Amino acid sequence: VFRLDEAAVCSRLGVDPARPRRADTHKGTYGLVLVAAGSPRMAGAGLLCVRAALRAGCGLAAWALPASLAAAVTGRAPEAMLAPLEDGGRGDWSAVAPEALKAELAGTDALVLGPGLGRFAGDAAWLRRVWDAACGAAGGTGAGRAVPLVLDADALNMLADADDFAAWPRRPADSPAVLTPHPGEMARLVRTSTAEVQRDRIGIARDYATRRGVVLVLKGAATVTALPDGTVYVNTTGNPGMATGGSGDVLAGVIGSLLAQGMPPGTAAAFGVWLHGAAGDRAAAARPSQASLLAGDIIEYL
Ligand code: NPW
Ligand code: AMP
Ligand code: MG
Repeated sequence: VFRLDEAAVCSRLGVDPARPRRADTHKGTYGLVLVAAGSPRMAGAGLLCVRAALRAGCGLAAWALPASLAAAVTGRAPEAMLAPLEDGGRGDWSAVAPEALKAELAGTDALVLGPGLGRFAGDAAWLRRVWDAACGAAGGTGAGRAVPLVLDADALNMLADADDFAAWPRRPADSPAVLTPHPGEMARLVRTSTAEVQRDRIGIARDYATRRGVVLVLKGAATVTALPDGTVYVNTTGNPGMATGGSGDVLAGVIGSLLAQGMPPGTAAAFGVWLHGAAGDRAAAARPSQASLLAGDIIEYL
């Protein structure tokens, strides 16, 4: 178990948060992240996630969303591209074919799936087909390669409802999926209560990460990041001002952005958590109170 403060970020993770960019680079150098997020009641989750991804430094970000929702958000994040997916006029994800999302995966460097996505009938099977595609399974992305992957929010709730996750295709050893549950989502994944999760945060996160071969980020004060090899980082940044709607959607975008820039998943997760908390601390210091912090403020301080 390692305490992740700025010194550990630089030495253990080998990341220099203030590293300048090389002069001879361009947006293609820094990767394309695809954010599949948002639904009619939670369009803001997608907006926060895609804006956070751009602020965290990826070269390009695209927001995949139900086509009927696209008109409502056009112009809200002008730097992001939109990938409107055929939705039969419903505005939500229930009629979006997994193949439509798969088609958008070609050429992307990371996929963030879940913030504000909502739930719909058959969504666990839907998630499985997207998972297969992101694993680079046959008939998947077309590129036959694994796409670095962050699952958050409703994608985690779908996963919790899938009875056979243990039997899903394994991802390459150097590209484990990153899962970012808050304690309530973690409790659903392991079918226990939030209180039980909070009683043994490190043990539950490490057990899940090692058994399932994923990077597990258990959020909340002192966020725990557990790697498939059993390494655990306990974060030291962040504050209760971040207990506000949309903070987690921002984190998912940050981690996806770091993945798209080529960081290994364990590093992207642990560093992304540290960075998100550090930005939250700077944002809170700039406000009259922690209570007035908004998730969007965290983005401004990345
Ligand atoms: P309890 O009550 O303590 O047992 P949900 P959600 C627990 C989207 N959003 N420590 C706690 O459980 C998201 O992306 C959209 C301890 C709590 O009642 C999702 O798609 C926004 N417990 C969707 O909404 C802004 C903790 O979990 C329960 C905990 C639903 O996500 C908001 C709530 O979890 C939101 O991001 C902690 N630190 N944190 C938008 N603007 O579009 C959570 N819990 O039921 O999964 O609801 O997290 O709001
Ligand atoms: P979510 O519940 O998905 O919106 O995620 C909330 C985000 O805010 C996570 O990154 C949490 O770690 C962070 N957060 C929430 N409450 C606190 C707290 N008391 N201290 C530090 N970070 C927090
Ligand atoms: Mg969340």
